[in-house]
Amino acid sequence: MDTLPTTHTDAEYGAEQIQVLEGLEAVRKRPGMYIGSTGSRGLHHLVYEIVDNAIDEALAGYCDKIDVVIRPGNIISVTDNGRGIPVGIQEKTGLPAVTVVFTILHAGGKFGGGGYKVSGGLHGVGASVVNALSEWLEVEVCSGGVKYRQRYERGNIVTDLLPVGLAEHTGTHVTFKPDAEIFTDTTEYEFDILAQRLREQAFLNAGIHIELRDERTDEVRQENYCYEGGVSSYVDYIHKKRGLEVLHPDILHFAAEAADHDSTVEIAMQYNDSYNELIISFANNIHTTDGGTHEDGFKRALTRVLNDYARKYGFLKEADKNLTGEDVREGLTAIISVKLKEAQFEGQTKGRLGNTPMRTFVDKMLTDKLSTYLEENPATARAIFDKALTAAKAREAAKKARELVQRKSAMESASLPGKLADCQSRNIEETEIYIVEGDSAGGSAKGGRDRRFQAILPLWGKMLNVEKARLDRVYDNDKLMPVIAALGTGIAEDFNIEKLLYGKVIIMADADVDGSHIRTLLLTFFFRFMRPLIEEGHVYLAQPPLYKISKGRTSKYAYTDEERDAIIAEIGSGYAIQRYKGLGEMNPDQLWETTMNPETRLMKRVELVKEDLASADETFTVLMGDKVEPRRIFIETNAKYVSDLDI
Ligand code: TSJ
Repeated sequence: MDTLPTTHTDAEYGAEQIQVLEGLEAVRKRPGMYIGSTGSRGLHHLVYEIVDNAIDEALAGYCDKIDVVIRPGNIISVTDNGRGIPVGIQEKTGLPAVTVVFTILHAGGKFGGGGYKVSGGLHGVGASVVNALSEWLEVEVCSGGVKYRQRYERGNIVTDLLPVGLAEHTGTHVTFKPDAEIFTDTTEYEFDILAQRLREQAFLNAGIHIELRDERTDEVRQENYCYEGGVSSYVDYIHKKRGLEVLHPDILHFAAEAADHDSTVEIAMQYNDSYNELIISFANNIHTTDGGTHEDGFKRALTRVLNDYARKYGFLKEADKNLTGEDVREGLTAIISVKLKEAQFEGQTKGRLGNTPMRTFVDKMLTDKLSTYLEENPATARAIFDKALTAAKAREAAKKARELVQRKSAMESASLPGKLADCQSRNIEETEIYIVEGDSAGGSAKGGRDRRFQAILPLWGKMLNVEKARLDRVYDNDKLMPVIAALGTGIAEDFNIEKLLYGKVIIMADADVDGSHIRTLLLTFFFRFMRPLIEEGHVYLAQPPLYKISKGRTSKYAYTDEERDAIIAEIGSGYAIQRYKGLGEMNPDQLWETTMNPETRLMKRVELVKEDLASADETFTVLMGDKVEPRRIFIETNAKYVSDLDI
């Protein structure tokens, strides 16, 4: 790696190089195999691939600053102040190492030796994939007092790696333009998506400075992330952002390295006064959305340690039952970050860590450190125990309430809600239920529907704020019970999707503040208590028009302000415009025509972005908490982010 690069003519690359090009051609043929998708997600993934390499350099101890810039034309630049990708000629290929990194598949981090390479699964497939999927890419390396540059187009070398000047510092600078031939949906970068991921990486790698700058508009937007507290700062950030009160002042922070130095674990945790559990786990900085052995070990140790402690100090008497895992995790926010060699990511989405030794490693470490912590901090121990005990009592109460409801519905065989106007079909391939707020809108919907397959359930009464409620309160709520009874599935542990009576569950609410409130409440209810309903794509939002524009005998409907303007421009002067304030203003025929007729209506399907389960959860809480501030919701509709649903 010591030799300075020599320059090459194209002919000199020879057979090896041709093979290289074939390798990258495979990436261009099937990009989805390498970056997951060619949609917005894949587009953003390109940036993560490059940044991951700079973070590896930081983890190796040679870099503490990473800049990411979005430039006009959606060109991305990533710069670090590390050692610079090696430029020396590699014996095996006869190419500079940096050229190998960008032109040979899976070459990332395999040279140099001894490096703590932490890549796995779909991720870390490397710079060559980004290169293959870029219209062009340029790399600049500063090392040994010299600045080198090389340019590629669609993965092909167009200039040799050449010295272009002197350099005072060392580092790597990569600039690329995603190829619109590959990313046919969109090449538009979203600041917030990159921001979320870069902030997360800054939390996971304490002390690294990450800067994100958007230079696409005159008003440059910039954010800097650096958290000396690492994962503890992450827990604090989540609590502050959600406006949650914490139950003890200190954030518990534990870390350990395995005896063989091959793996590390770091945990931060704190309890808050909500009823939600939020455990976010990572392996090698990759979010493990479906948990895995590290999470299992954490949960096992937590339950055991708290029960042991409670028995030892008489908080639990001999006759008392043990606290369950759910009891001890109510109101818990925890970040688990492990690093290990050869991480195995399992499951359909590769979101679960599979390495078995991790379970015992995390369990042992937490058992040891948490026990000691509780012994030394009795006030915190007491606060945590009280929370778990309240949860246990609530669980018992909910169980009783549920049994009561089951008995009740068994007795009243006609347990369907009185106001439900059911449909004739029982084939869930075609059945739909419209959940409608208010009697007048309900009346229009009943009049306008196709009764063969469309059922209408009007809601009335006071809605329960489910974000603040436990299970036992849901069961005696007069607004939610009809929904539960009508859908047929049960809720929470009793939920059974096989019993669902309608294939589409459509929330139809006004386009005003009250409407968005009811929409949010219902979505939150489904999210908390019937999550598979959302996950399996059964929940929809009806889209009633905002305006009716009439001229002479013809009328047109507009669903957005832009559409309204376009219609007006098209039909010219002499029109009348009506703004719909509520569904109740439409007569049954109009409602059918504009909102309910499957042939002509517009509907949005509600989807959770699985990868972001944590932030989806977070978003719902932010929406429903006392402090209603950020009005953003990460609901994916038709594979597109709808970031401002006006909820
Ligand atoms: F993705 C990438 F390859 F394009 C890329 C790599 C992008 C960015 C912004 C930075 C990097 C990168 C790679 N920064 N630092 C490094 N370091 C090395 O590649 C390196 C340097 C020296 C040695 C050594 O053993 O001397 C080993 C390595 C892996």
